[in-house]
Amino acid sequence: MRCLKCGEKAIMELSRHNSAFCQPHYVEYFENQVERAIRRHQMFDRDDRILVGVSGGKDSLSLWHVLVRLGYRAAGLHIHLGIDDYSKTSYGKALSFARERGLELIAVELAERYGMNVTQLARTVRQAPCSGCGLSKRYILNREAYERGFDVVATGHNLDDEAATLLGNVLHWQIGYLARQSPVLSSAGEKLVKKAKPLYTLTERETAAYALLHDIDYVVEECPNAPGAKSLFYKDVLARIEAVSPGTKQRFFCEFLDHARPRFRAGGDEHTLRDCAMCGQPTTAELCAFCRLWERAQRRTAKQKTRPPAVSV
Ligand code: Q46
Ligand code: ZN
Ligand code: ZN
Repeated sequence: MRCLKCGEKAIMELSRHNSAFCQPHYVEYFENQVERAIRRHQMFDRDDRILVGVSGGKDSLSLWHVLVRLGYRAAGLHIHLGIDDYSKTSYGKALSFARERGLELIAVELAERYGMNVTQLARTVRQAPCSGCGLSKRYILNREAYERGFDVVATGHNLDDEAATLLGNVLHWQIGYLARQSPVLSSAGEKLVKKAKPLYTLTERETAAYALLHDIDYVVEECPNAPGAKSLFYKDVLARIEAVSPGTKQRFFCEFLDHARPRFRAGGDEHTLRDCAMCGQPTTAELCAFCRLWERAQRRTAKQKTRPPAVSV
């Protein structure tokens, strides 16, 4: 297997592009893909202040790394979720990545800021951990970016993530989500910061290779709540299709963006945003989904505390 560009020994084969690259040309390919995505969707430019959501995994750390290498002004935000050892390791990886490179890392600890971690929140509101976790992460990222004056929030979602989300949205005909699924979402009002996904054309395997080539030390273990998640099942289905027909995953997502999404957008219902009565963040209801969830959690905790202790006979 030879590099498509220089004919040297290739280290990475990309069957969906019918190509292979040596180490320097693979890095060049990866960084070109990111730069092209940023320009194509006008995600941000070099004057913008970018806040990268950093979990400590390969995608978010590779994203932060590549943005800095390409000359963008990117700081990181890590949300400490309090999920056993997984969260401790993740925070450790994000922190050492930032320290080694002299980058700014903002850390928010869920339990310290809001009174409980993801595990306690899930138990209290009797919901799967991922729903409260995902909602809290999105809310905190946006709020921190807005309050600290960042222009854009960037996340490490890759092609596998986006294709799996698309498959789920199509299977359940989630029209609203289909209308909003995009590598970039421009700011809808002053308090809703622009969102960008510069890795959307690169697969998980490609970001892992990039991380490895740059000695990025990332958390390898998955979150203990991940197994059984629908998104993993969809990824597995898509991987099987891709193995038989390389390129399908990319066409599925990119052609959705070019041909199908504009139709959903045209028919999508536009909601008017107003300020949440509790936190002031943008929402379509009186209280935003985050405040509703956390208020429910706090009410339940208060009820448990006032309940008389059980008497054993
Ligand atoms: S961290 Fe949170 Fe994920 Fe863990 S609890 Fe679910 S959503 S799986 S990306
Ligand atoms: Zn080469
Ligand atoms: Zn709110």
